[in-house]
Amino acid sequence: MSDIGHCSNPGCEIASGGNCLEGFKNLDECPHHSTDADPDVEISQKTLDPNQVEIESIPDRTDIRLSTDILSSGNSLDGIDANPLTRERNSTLVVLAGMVDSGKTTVLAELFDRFRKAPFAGYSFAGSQTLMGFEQVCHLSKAVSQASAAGTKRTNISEDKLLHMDLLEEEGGHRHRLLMSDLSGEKFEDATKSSEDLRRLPFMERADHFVLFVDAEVLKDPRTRQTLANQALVLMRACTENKTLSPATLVTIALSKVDQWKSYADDVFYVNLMSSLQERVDSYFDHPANLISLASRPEPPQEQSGLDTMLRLWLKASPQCAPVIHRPIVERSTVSRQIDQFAFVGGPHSE
Ligand SMILES: Nc1nc2c(ncn2[C@@H]2O[C@H](COP(=O)(O)OP(=O)(O)OP(=O)(O)O)[C@@H](O)[C@H]2O)c(=O)[nH]1
Ligand SMILES: [Mg+2]
Repeated sequence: MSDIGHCSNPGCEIASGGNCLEGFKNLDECPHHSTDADPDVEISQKTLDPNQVEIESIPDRTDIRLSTDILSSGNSLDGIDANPLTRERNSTLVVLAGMVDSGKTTVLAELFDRFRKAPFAGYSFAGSQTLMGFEQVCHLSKAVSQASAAGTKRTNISEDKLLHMDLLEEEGGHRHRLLMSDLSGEKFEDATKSSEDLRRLPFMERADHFVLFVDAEVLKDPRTRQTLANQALVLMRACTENKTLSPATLVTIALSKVDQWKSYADDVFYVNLMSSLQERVDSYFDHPANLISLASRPEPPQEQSGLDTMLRLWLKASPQCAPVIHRPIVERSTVSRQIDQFAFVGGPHSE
């Protein structure tokens, strides 16, 4: 047996002398790594030894490897793919909303990057079924892409994507399951113009958190601010009048790219817009809106702000201790393909 231990992350080659899939140099920091012997290897060795067939001694692996671990491709998920994750554990679904280029995908990339390096905001990374999906949103930020500046690719309008992350509370040890949307801003822009497109926005009814990104760079410019303000107000009004979101959803208004507009707090246009949005939230939702100033990838590079506050907000009311209540992302009645019906079958909590 190798001294290097083993890794529970499928695809990691650390046990066979390769590199840590998560990129940790110090293996003690990797949440998937263990110095114990690999139970898979133990099982096969015992089973192959004809003198030593000890069926009773094979450990119960149901708590170690869940059905979703085996089937996961690591890509981002659609609503149906994500259903098994919501069945296993109470999950917090966050919808990141906002116009094109407002910084939604960058938040996902930067969060993943922070957890890749170290624990963040009082939480440590405890696994993801969408590592490939995260790698894709991070790709342009990395030197390997040879991009001249960090950036993200515009999210494709035809894809309804969710990214998954389990996080472990450093104090208290609770495990949280986060599902975050990566939707194109074009979808939200279309939703401000047509109620048909509003109804087509995915994940909305199930959203625990709805984060409306308002781009500070656009809002500070007198030539573009009025259009953005109209879009934000129309979207919020449409979501409430059409009951697209549940009143129980927690709403955050995130002034993104705030590094580009340091003096926003003194600006009357900004103050009026925020109070109109807050009024709209107060009139429909159970809770008032949270306001956050966000600089997830400041330019020129400097310290990030707001990302930790936003993450804590999402997880504060997360139902990690309660019994698992399966709240599917997509309802069974809306699924027509036979193959997709399997997402609703099996497990102790299947309907
Ligand atoms: N200055 C600054 N730029 C940012 C910040 N966050 C994101 N950006 C930049 O804004 C641009 C758009 O960011 P994205 O995250 O791709 O925007 P998006 O909302 O996902 O856009 P769509 O997918 O088209 O809807 C990128 O070039 C980012 O690098 C920030 O905090 N400060
Ligand atoms: Mg995007």
